[in-house]
Amino acid sequence: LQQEHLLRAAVPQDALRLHYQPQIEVSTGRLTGFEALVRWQHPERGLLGPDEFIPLAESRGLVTPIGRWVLREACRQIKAWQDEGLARVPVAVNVSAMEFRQRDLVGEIKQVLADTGLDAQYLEIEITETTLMQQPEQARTTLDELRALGVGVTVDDFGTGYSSLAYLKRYPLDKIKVDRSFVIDTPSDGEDVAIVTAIVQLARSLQLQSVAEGVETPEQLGLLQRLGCELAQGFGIAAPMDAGSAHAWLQMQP
Ligand code: G
Ligand code: G
Ligand code: MN
Ligand code: NA
Repeated sequence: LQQEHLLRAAVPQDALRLHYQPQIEVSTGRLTGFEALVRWQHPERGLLGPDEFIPLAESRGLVTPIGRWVLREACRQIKAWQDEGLARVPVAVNVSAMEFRQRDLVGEIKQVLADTGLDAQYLEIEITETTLMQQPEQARTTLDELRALGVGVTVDDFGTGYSSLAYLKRYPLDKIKVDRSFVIDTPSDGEDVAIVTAIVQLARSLQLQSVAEGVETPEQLGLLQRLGCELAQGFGIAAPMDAGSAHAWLQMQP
């Protein structure tokens, strides 16, 4: 109850933070975007990751205010960096299955883009395949509207949910994010190499971009380059960082 009370106060008391993890183009190392990752500056326990409070938020009806804050803050920040003349790259925002059900995502996005002045092409939404499968009709409508707006959609944690591959062609999607559990033991684990190879080929034949997450070593990056995986993210490239460090990272971009 105490935790719920504290979490309820987090948005009004400005206790949430966004960290940003760079995503790069594998072939050039060029920055292609940031993923926004929420944190909670807890009054006693320090900076908490989403796994430590999103479940509580979901059980207490707090996903909507938190999700709205994340969307608004991510758009505000990326626009502020653009206005400084820094490299223009998109920001990706995660939306859970429950948020996808409960929030009027398209209405909120239109409002936030209008309020912040951010162009829609600089916003991406990350949803899991489970979200798509649980809400097939809502997903179709929402994704069609996001496509019409010009907001990108990435399938997160690809390969880990219960799903049918049919949705990949039915829905307007832009990127597939290879789950880090498949990347972590490459290149030494031949079965994982086979899985990553298959996902990258599937993405390419459906004209979707592939993103590998959880890239920790140069050997993994080398493998991804050979496989033709366009984009990568992971501790071996850069860990999620606070806005100040992300700003410095942007300033180093040519
Ligand atoms: O940042 P970290 O690696 O601890 O994130 C753990 C999980 O939390 C990831 O699966 C990520 O998708 C999710 N996550 C991070 N930020 C957000 C957010 O703003 N909203 C939601 N719904 N999930 C998030
Ligand atoms: O899929 P999701 O949106 O949860 O992914 C974001 C999470 O992955 C964040 O919590 C981030 O800290 C974590 N992460 C990012 N890069 C790496 C990595 O290279 N290795 C591992 N183990 N986790 C990573
Ligand atoms: Mn994600
Ligand atoms: Na992921």
